Amino acid sequence: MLKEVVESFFPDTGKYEIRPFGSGHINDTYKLDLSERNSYILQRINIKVFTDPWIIAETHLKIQQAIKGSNEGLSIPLLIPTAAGKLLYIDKQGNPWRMTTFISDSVTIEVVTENWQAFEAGNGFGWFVKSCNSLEVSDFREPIKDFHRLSFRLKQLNEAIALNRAGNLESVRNLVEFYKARESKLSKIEELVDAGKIPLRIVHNDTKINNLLFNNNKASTIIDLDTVGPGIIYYDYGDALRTTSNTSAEDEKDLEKVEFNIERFAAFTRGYLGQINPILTPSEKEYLYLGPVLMTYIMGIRFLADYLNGGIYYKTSYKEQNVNRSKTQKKLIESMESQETEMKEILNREFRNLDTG
Ligand code: ADP
Ligand code: GN1
Ligand code: MG
Repeated sequence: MLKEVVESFFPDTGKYEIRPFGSGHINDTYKLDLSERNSYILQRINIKVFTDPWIIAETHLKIQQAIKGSNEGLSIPLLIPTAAGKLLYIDKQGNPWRMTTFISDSVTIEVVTENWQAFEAGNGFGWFVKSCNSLEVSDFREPIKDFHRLSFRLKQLNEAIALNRAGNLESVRNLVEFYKARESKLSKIEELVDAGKIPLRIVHNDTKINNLLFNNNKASTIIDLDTVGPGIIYYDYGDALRTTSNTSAEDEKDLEKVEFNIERFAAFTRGYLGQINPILTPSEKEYLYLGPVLMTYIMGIRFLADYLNGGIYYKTSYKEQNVNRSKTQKKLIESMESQETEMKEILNREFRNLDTG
C-alpha cells in the first residue's frame, strides 16, 4: 500500500525509508526519507472525519499563496503534488494521501515548560491569522461543518447521553453535570457571532501546541492545516491557550498536576496580540478572555461524547483516555474560572501597551 502511494508522488524513486511519525489524534502520519537530507511528510487523511478531502487541499494551496512573501521567519509546509499533478493521491481503497515538505531539525512541544515557548506560540499562531486577514471568507469552505459551533457539539453530547452506547453514563454523571451547568454562559459567543457582532475570518481551527514546529527555540512552522477555514478569533486564541497554559498532558490522570498557568497565558497573549492587535475589532477584543474557556469546554464535551460513544472518533491508546481528557478539560476550566479577573487584567494591560505604542 505505502509503495503504491509513495510511487504516485515519486515514480522514479529508488530506495527509500518510511515510518510512522508524530502523535496526532486524527490522521496517519509518516516520514518519508528519499535520502539522508531529502525527507517529506506523507499523511493519510481520515475520511470519516474529513468527508471531502479536496476542500483541505484547495485551502492549503490558497494559504500557500497568501503567505508568499512573508519574511517573518514563519511558514507552513508546502504541498507536493503527485506525478500526475494532483494535490492528493486517492489509493485503491479510496483513501486520500497528501505529501508535504518535511521541516528538518524541528521539534514539537507537548507540554510547555517555559514562558518563552508560550510567547513564541502566540507569535506563530498570531502570524498565521494575520497572514490570512486579507482572504475573502466566502472563498473558503468548512472542511468539517459546524466544527466549533457550541450548539452542534452540545447536540452531539446530548445524543451520546441519550444513547449511552458504551454503557458508561453512570460513571460520568458528575462530569456531565459540570458541563451542563456552564452551557448558558458560553452560548453568548454563538449569539454574538450569529448577530454579526463577531466577524468570521480565516482561522486555523486546531491551534494546539503540537501543531506548531520550533526550530532553534523559535516558532517556525504552523502545521496541521486540515481544519483551516471560516471561524472566529476565539477558536484559535482559545484552543492554543487550552494547551499552551496547561501545566500537564491533555490526558493527565493526576488532576492535582493540571492547572491553567497564568504566566504562560500572559506570555502567549503578548506574542499573539503583538501580531494581531491592529486587525482586531473592538467587540473581538471585549470577549477575548472567554476564548480559552469556550474552547476548553468544547473539547471537554467532545471527549466526553466520544467516551460515551465507545471511542469512535479520537485515536486512543487506552480505554479511559477520552474520559481522562475530558476530566483535565474540566480541571482547566475550574482553574480558568478562578483566574478570570487576572486574565482580563492581563488582556487590558496588553491592549493598553500596544495601543499607546
Ligand atoms: P494530525 O492531524 O494527526 O494531528 P499533524 O499534521 O499534526 O497530524 O502531524 C502529526 C505530527 O507530525 C506533528 O505533531 C509533528 O510532530 C509531525 N509533523 C507534521 N508535519 C510535519 C512537517 N511538515 N515537518 C516535520 N514534522 C511534521
Ligand atoms: C484533534 O488532529 P489533532 O490531534 O491535531 C482534533 C482537534 C482537537 C484535538 C484535541 C479534526 O486534533 O479538534 O482539539 O484533537 N481535530 C479534529 O487534542 O477533530
Ligand atoms: Mg496535529
